[in-house]
Amino acid sequence: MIVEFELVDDVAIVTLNRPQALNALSFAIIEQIDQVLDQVCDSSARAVIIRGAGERAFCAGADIKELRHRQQSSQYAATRRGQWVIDRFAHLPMPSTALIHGYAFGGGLEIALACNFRLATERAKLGLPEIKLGLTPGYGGTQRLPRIIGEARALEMILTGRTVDAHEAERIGLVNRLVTGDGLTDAINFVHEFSCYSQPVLRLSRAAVQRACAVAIDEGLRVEADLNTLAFQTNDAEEGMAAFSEKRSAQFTDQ
Ligand code: CO8
Repeated sequence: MIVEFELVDDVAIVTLNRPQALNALSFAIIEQIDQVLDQVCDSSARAVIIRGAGERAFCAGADIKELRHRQQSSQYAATRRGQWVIDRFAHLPMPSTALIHGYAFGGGLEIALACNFRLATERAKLGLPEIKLGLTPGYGGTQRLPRIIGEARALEMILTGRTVDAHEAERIGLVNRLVTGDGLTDAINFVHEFSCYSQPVLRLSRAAVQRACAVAIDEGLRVEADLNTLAFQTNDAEEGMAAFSEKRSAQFTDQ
């Protein structure tokens, strides 16, 4: 398998391991990601980190060598299939974090954009260079990038295809935080900041925030009230509030 999965304590680490091609996404790798995410969902993981193997790249995008001379119908089907698989990072049962070390270009950045969080090392270089290939982004970039950094900045990145370094990425909100070294230790510490909390309540919080970018505010506020009411029904809400009153740490049970 090129896509590897290991559980480190309660964190699933998914690694794209094709460093000789800068972890470029062949169609076979897209299918392997789908399979590995099934394993992650079946595991005891409370958070997922996706990274690329090697020093040079998180992922340099779709495998350009596979993209040429394709029928329109098979191209459309492959794009929709890739979008569907990559969209899974946004909706896994546990929060997802992309650890970007080196290049995150094209489909690679699009995986990171689908994750709930993005961390970048000093060596990160992010971009949607499809325009230079005569292409548009196709694995979610035109839809997710403007939602994350705003329309004008997203258009600039997509129309110029230019590369954004780690510091600019942090400044414009493209990544949440910068991390040191290869980033893995910092990334694990980062996910431990939330993985201790109630998983169902984390899911409700993510669902509410994700709806904020998709619906008008009056509908969003109704969604928030519904999900907040659901959170109150959990044992973990009772435990969290009891622990506060009793001046002790909460012992959440994911119920
Ligand atoms: N696809 C295939 N192979 C790649 C890719 C890629 N995206 N990127 C790098 N490689 C390979 C190179 O061909 C090279 O292999 P080899 O040694 O066999 O020739 C090896 O990785 C190392 O790469 P370079 O020699 O090019 O390394 P450099 O340090 O000179 O350059 C770059 C690094 C700048 C990252 C350069 O490799 C590059 O520009 N890569 C392409 C980046 C790119 O354009 N990405 C966007 C791809 S399109 C896309 O992602 C669209 C997504 C939606 C598609 C929907 C499809 C259904």
